[in-house]
Amino acid sequence: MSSMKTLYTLCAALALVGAPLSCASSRDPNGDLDSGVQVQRDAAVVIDGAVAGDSGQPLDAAVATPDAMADAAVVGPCPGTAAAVINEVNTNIPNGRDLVELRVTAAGLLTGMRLVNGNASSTLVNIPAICAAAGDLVVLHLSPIGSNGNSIASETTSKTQYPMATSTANHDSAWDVNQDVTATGIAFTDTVLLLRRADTTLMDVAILSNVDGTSSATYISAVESAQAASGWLPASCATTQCQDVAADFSTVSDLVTGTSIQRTGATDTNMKTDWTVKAQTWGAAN
Ligand SMILES: [Ca+2]
Ligand SMILES: [Ca+2]
Ligand SMILES: [Ca+2]
Ligand SMILES: [Ca+2]
Repeated sequence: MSSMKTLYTLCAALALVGAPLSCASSRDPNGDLDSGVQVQRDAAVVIDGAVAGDSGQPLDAAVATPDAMADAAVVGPCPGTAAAVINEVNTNIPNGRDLVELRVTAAGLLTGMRLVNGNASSTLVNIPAICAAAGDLVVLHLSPIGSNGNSIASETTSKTQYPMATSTANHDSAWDVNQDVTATGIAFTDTVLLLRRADTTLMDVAILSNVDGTSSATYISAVESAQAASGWLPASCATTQCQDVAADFSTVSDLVTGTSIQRTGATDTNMKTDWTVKAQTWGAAN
């Protein structure tokens, strides 16, 4: 291929993918591709290897690349592999409007993380595409409705995307995420909460009990599964009801503004001693 033909092919390909056209000689005074290039434009279904550097590469593939780059430019980079822990819980709020706060322990994109009800192995909330920094808090709102002050959607662009001024259930100091599956709260009883990564591997566990002397078979099974997965200690229960290994949250309030069960510090030892019931700190450090 002659160098001029190569230039025409390059210019035609650039025009087709919408790239800024610096090939002044390829346009006539009206700004249209001249006939010489038009032939190449029609013929160049496959970009010439000398131009594309990938002999035989379909033009569609070349078109897709700038689109993907444009999308990446809009979203922006979000480096790191995110990690988080369950940080605060209240499953005693009426009408299933329970709250769970996550604390991000490693920065990155939270997409695909999910809160799971271990008793039922059911997903409660899928975390959306939040680019989080280490230390960020994410408040998960179960059974969200507008009349309760919930925002119309989850926050993904900033912690104040749906500010408290207009969405009174939200927190301007945290990412507010609405339950995205069928609205359902978490029964205020013995509960195993799991935080899973996008690939479903286990990231964190909270084992909570009302310590009323009895536990369901599904709860005991969920506790034992978490222990077997090295998510909780001790690694086995000393009593048949598994109350002995659980954090006691029997006294939490039934008010959003009341008490909740919270981690006491930054260190995660996977034990009930990480947790205590105290005045709520939704969207704020415990
Ligand atoms: Ca917020
Ligand atoms: Ca843990
Ligand atoms: Ca119980
Ligand atoms: Ca908190």
